[in-house]
Amino acid sequence: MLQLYFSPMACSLASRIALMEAGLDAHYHPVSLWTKTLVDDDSDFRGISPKGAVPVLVLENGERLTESAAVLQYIADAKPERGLAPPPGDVDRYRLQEWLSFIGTEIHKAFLFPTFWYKDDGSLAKPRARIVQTLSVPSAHLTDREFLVGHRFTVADAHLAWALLLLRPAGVDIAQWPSLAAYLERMQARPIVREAIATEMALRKTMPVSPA
Ligand SMILES: N[C@@H](CCC(=O)N[C@@H](CS)C(=O)NCC(=O)O)C(=O)O
Repeated sequence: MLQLYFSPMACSLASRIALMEAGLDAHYHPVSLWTKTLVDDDSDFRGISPKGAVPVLVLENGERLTESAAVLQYIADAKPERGLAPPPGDVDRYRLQEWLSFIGTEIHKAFLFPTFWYKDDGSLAKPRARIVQTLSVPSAHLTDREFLVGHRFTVADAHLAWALLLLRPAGVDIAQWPSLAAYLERMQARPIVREAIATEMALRKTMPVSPA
């Protein structure tokens, strides 16, 4: 069985959503990112991944895969019939990678990560100004589209839904981009997305975590 190392409401939420949307069973290991320990036995998470970051997906053969973009595509390809990623070779597959990369770098690492991990000593003013420009890109893209890529839910939507969810606690009100607010509502109306969020919100109350 696949195994996912995750932290509640961290970016690994997208991998949980992808696993559930794919209909794949997995064993979920909670990680405390502040202490870099596994919640279940207090052991060192860096022994699982030297990066000390979630998600980590343990494959059936025991190999460990990190980086959301890779993990999400692996999950999608494990159940191609679910259509969670366009097939390799299709130009939309590169669109999917384009979005995964944009979300992971321009939204997550450029804004969410520093906002949640660093004290705001004034150095966050530029990322805070830049995120407004950054978000105008998916906002314009989603004005007349239901999903990021093609006409169905893909793992890129799981990734963006997570990022948008964290914007409010990061102090950004997405109501200023009506297409993003409507998109997040649509994503949260999906039963699996709702269930994944409810599971992690409940866990979050019981453990010390960092969201991004
Ligand atoms: N590039 C990685 C970033 C992963 C990442 O930063 N995860 C955060 C949680 S959202 C984390 O575990 N941070 C702990 C740390 O970097 O020390 C990805 O896209 O998966």
